[in-house]
Amino acid sequence: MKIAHAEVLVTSPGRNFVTLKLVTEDGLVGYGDGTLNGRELAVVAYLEEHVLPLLTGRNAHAIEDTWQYLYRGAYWRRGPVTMAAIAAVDVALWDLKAKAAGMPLYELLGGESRRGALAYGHASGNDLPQLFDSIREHLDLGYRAVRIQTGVPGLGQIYGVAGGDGDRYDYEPARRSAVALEEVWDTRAYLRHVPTVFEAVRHEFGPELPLLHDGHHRMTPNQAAALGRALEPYDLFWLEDCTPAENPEALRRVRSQTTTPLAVGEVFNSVFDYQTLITEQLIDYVRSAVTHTGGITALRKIMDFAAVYQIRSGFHGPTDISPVGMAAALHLDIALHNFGIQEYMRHSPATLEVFRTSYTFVDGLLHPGSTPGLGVEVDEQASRAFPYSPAYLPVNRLTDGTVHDW
Ligand code: CS2
Ligand code: MG
Repeated sequence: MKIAHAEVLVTSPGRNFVTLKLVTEDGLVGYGDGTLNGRELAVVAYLEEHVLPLLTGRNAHAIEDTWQYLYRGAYWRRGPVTMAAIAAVDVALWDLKAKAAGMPLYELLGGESRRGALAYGHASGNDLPQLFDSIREHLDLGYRAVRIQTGVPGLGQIYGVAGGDGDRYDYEPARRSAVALEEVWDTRAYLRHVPTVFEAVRHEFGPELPLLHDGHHRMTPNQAAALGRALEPYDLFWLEDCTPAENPEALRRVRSQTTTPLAVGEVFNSVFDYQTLITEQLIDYVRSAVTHTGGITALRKIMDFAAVYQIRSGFHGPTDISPVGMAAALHLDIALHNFGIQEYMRHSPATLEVFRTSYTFVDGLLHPGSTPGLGVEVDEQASRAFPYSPAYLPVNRLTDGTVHDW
């Protein structure tokens, strides 16, 4: 089964997406996601200039060899752009292999290990009444786990909080701009506020509902340790990205101070980013997306490595992972033994006009469906109605103007 044609589709139905399309000599079509929020065109250039010319004529069944060829053959290794490009090829090849086999992709990954993947959604609010409404909205949508993000008294718009009136905070449609918008942050104000929010949520919604929170890389290890300890009475499912994790030693400090479960890795792109965190059991959940970590081939290896240390999956599933990347995660979610939870922010109707999906969300559980392959097709006609336009993630500054992690 040889690759006869390869092209990159860039479309922006609600937000920018980069999709790789591979076509075999007998007309099978496979799709892969290479979306890197705010740096999409870097991945497009990497694919079009340095990868696509190498693919035509290759055996589409040789997934492992192609992965190694693109990883080792580039000489320059790792990094978000390279690994998103490799992921796009890898997922498209897995899509092709499963379509050729006439079975859903998870059947090639070991088959179903569960009837569905527990999902969590993004509840948020500028204040407690708005947050409670958002939690109720997500429970009504069928979610059985929710992430909690709120505004902080004294601060303006901050990460993860919708502006109210039902709008979505996922930035592209609401805050698209060719220059990154800036937000103001105050960690001490945040640290004073967050425990009061979880106290109120537990009082309103009870002790059972799995609650998650994203620190989004903003705390020092000591601040993260203090927050983890302050949140212990509220029994979180996880505290995510509690401190920048380029320095794994930071997680040693946090881990030694609190039993609140820790999730890290959405900005990681290689097993080597995780190596210390996994072997020293400094985290409980692997947060990567298939799209940012070199594809199914690579993320499955990371999860097998993590399983030795009783670490589970919590794959990244925001709207800046395309439905192709979302579906790839769901096939892994269903097959892996050490599954934990799946982020599911839900794409916009415009996005789902272009990406025709077959995954389902029923009774709080996601399932990739039984369509051969990934189960996602791209309506290229519809995609052409949504041209790319520059959109950057915000930049954070502290109250004195110092640039800070967003
Ligand atoms: C967030 C993401 O979903 C999450 O956990 O960290 O929304 C993140 O901000 C975006 O993916 C960045 O593009
Ligand atoms: Mg996150």
